[in-house]
Amino acid sequence: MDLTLTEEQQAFRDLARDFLEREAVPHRTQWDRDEQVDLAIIPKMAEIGFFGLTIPEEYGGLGGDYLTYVLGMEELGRADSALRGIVSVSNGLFGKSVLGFGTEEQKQEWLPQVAAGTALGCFGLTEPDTGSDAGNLTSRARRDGDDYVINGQKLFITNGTWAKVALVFARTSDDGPRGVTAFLVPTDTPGFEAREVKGKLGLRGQATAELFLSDVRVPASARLGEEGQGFKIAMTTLDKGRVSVAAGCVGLVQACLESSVSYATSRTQFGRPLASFQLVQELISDMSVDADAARLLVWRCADLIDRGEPFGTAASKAKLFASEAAVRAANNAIQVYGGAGYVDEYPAEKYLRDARVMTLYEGTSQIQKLLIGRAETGVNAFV
Ligand code: COS
Repeated sequence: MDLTLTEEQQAFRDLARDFLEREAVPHRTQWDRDEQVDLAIIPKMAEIGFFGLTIPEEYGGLGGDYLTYVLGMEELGRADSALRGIVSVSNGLFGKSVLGFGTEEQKQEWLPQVAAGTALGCFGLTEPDTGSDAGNLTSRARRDGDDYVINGQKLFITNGTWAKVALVFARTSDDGPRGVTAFLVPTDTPGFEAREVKGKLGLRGQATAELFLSDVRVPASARLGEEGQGFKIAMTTLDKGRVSVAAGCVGLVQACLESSVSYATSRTQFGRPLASFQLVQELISDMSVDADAARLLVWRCADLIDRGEPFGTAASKAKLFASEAAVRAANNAIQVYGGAGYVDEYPAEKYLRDARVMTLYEGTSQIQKLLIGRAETGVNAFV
């Protein structure tokens, strides 16, 4: 499926695909087994522009439009969802928060490093006891003269052990979501510790961490936005993050489709190619429809963002549909491969393991349904 892309958008997509086919696809199984991508790929990805896709040129980025960004995320999702996560969090959740809410000094300090891939950022919102209910997070930041002192714990933080800087959301007052404030915390600040979460089902190549903040002292100039603005910063950024996850899921569905077609047309059973069996065609046909539908939902979000229109509900729809479609497609890909799909000689089992988290993070499918339901009915069912 192709809507009209500009020459620049097509050129970036082709460049991204070519790079990832060479530098990522041949290694992804080993990275998955090792539970770590080869970090030497980070500067190479930065050279292509992945880490600066939506960062303006004046801060070292490509300054591209949002459609170009989602094309990049789709290609990353098609090649390796672990890589997509690393980029989405550093350029996306971290970079977009700084770009949208930072002072000029904060932008100058962090965005060029993020765009160059010399610094990874992470996004410290989720806590052990507050996942979906982010507005009730319990980490605390206490004002002390010209500083803030932060205490708390964060969980499931992508890039946590690799990041040079963490965007940490902490409570400065007891006023629910309105009492949350955001801080840019260099990860070498005394009292900051990141520990790797091991044993994940999927996304094994990317670092996922638990963060511990014990009397972490930062100057007031490290505060992002105003006191009490943190929850809005998180939600505004997550709206875009959900588009990014959805775009990665489009890539995953596309990868399931392409690999299933390749296997079904080359493997024979009962003297015929697998692809000649009607029920195999049904599995492939479902993937094809899901890929097109998910991509259109994602491109609609990118178009709304590029035109400066509201896109939150469209983002929830894209994230809900694309993440569920990714799980469906990966499950069906294993069915096409049969027993071969259950071992990592083929990519289908990794697709399923990587897809599974997409319906959980950056807002579960249930949260997306409640956001869509609230937008449709005007009734808040969160309370
Ligand atoms: N953009 C901008 N502002 C937003 C917003 C958005 N998308 N969503 C909410 N806000 C604002 C509201 O306007 C409100 O502002 P006021 O105080 O000025 O009225 C404030 O934030 C509180 O909003 P709300 O009452 O909707 O907050 P809730 O606590 O009810 O939020 C949900 C509920 C479930 C929507 C929210 O907690 C959420 O999205 N949870 C999922 C978190 C998540 O995705 N976690 C994954 C982390 S990254 S892996």
